Amino acid sequence: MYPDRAVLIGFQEQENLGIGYLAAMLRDNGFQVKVLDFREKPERLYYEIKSVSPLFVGFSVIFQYYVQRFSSLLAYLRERNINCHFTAGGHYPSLRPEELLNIVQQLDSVVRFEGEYTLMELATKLSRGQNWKKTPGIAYRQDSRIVTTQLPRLVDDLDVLPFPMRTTVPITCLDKKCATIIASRGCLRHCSFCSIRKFYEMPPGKIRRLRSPKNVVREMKILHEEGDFNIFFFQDDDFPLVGKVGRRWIANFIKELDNQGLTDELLWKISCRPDEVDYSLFKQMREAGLFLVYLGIESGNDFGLRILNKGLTVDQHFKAVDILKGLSIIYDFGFMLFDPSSTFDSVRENLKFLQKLCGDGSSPAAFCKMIPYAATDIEEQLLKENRLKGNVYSRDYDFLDARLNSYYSFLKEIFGEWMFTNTGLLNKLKWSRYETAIIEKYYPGVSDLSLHKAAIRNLVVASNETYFTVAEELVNFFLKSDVLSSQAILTEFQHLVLNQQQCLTVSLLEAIKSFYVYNGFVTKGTRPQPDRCEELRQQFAMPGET
Ligand code: B12
Ligand code: SF4
Repeated sequence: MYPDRAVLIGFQEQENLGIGYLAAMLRDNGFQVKVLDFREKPERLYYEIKSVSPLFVGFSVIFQYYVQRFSSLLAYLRERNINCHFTAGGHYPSLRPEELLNIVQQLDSVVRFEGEYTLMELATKLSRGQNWKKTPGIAYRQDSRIVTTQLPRLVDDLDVLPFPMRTTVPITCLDKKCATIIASRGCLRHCSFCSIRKFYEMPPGKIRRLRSPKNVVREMKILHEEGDFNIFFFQDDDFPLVGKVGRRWIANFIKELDNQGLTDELLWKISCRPDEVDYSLFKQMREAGLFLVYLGIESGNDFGLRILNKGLTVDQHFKAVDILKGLSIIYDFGFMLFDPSSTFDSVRENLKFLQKLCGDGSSPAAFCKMIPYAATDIEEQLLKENRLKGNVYSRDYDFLDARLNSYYSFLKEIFGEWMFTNTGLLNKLKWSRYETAIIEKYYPGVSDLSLHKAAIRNLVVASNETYFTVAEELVNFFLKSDVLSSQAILTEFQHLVLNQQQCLTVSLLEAIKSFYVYNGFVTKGTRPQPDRCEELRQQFAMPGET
């Protein structure tokens, strides 16, 4: 008997831990699993699936706005006679299985919420030719109806899960391999724009669960010793830090890193809320390898924070950032600038806030518009107000001031490449900062690091300043002018941003190049971060690199 084969397809940028967990579970239960990247061409995916001839294909639909693209892929595969069972999982499929099954007619089932045990049971039933429709935790089409089965409990003890299977080529930062990892699942907060709470509160069981520090450190140790990974990006919704339980967890985690001799070996990043940043705690964490913190800031005015139901104040944002600056821990942050309550005044207020927060170049600022994801309070609110627009994969709303719609669209257009692409200036600035932390830790004694840091910081200042100034000037412009008849001025803004983006990018690459060459990194064949690597290579031969 040959083992059953399964294919899992998902968005694999920075790995996909959900798929990693599912693949490990299937593997440990005797399945042969192939993991494919959703970003591959459909022809390639078809070819790979065909060559495996699997029992089923599982699609990880973790981003709601990818539903249409998944739908086209499934139609493409079915047209080419891939006839095995198609299932899907992730936030949107779990929360809105009826909608998804109606949109994607090629799907046979949806696995809802945490997928490890449900998928295993579904797979086993498929393999044995049993009635898979009896599997708890799924949804499927029955004639024109959608049937959902009883939801099983969330995984009580995360330590019993196998470590995620790693299938993608790791991201590297300089010559250090990076891995993503998760120490907890679920979040107890109720932010109005976020689907996390809904995802974990619907099934029975405890919403928030922590892996034991020992279990987490064991995974890190294996990845470090067997896979040569040094940098860990914790993807937890809310890293365990709060209350007695959180404090105990982090203390034990730090102790365990030390016991395993990893403190001097590793760097790690976490995401948390600003009200969780505490000086003495973060000092200890920094000593244990914490180098980067992603803060969920989201709004720079107290009214906006109330709309988002963040349970935070602007003062808490400043306090958190001051602590991180004081400890020289790099920080990035999520910021929306636009939400359904936005006005030109709130945009101005947010820009002022950003100027105060990071006008010093401590972090590259960006903006985005809150998207009303399925099952969030914001979605419900907009529905009530009759403001919900678009379809499930392009949910949207108009601002109450129509001029703000044009303002937002224009800002998004001119800063599109700068802020929203992996090769854009913002991403380059971010990774250049991470590289300095790596140099500091792993290459002590490199000369002029502080000068290099200052050069990058100045470029972040310039990037932020351009964004704030242009955004502010455009506020005045969109408030006062008949925009459509002022196309020439808008084109000027567009050119200005484009020019500035090019200038800053060139300056950044120059700064990096001269610093690396001066310090002999290039001649040692050490790699800069991949998405910058290509450009650097084109400009400059890197001896020793393959
Ligand atoms: C890491 C992460 C990323 C990474 C990459 C993710 C990846 N490749 O996996 C990066 C940084 C690239 C990213 C980017 C974005 N992200 Co993100 N991200 C996350 C985060 C924090 C963790 C994902 C994770 O590892 N979870 C842990 C695993 C174990 O859980 P899981 O993925 O849910 O998988 C389980 C189940 O869902 C289920 N399951 C999942 N897939 C499948 C498939 C099958 C077949 C089955 C049976 C089951 C199943 O079983 C899994 C195991 O139990 C989540 C929040 C979260 N907690 O999930 C947001 C999240 C997924 N991101 C989100 C968003 C909005 C974005 C961005 C749009 C943000 C932005 N404004 O730019 C971008 C979009 C990227 C793009 N280019 O299109 C939203 C999605 C909301 C939605 N409903 O669509 C989330 C939920 C955050 C939130 N608070 O709302 N993200
Ligand atoms: S935004 Fe962060 S803190 Fe708020 S509910 Fe979502 S995961 Fe929790």
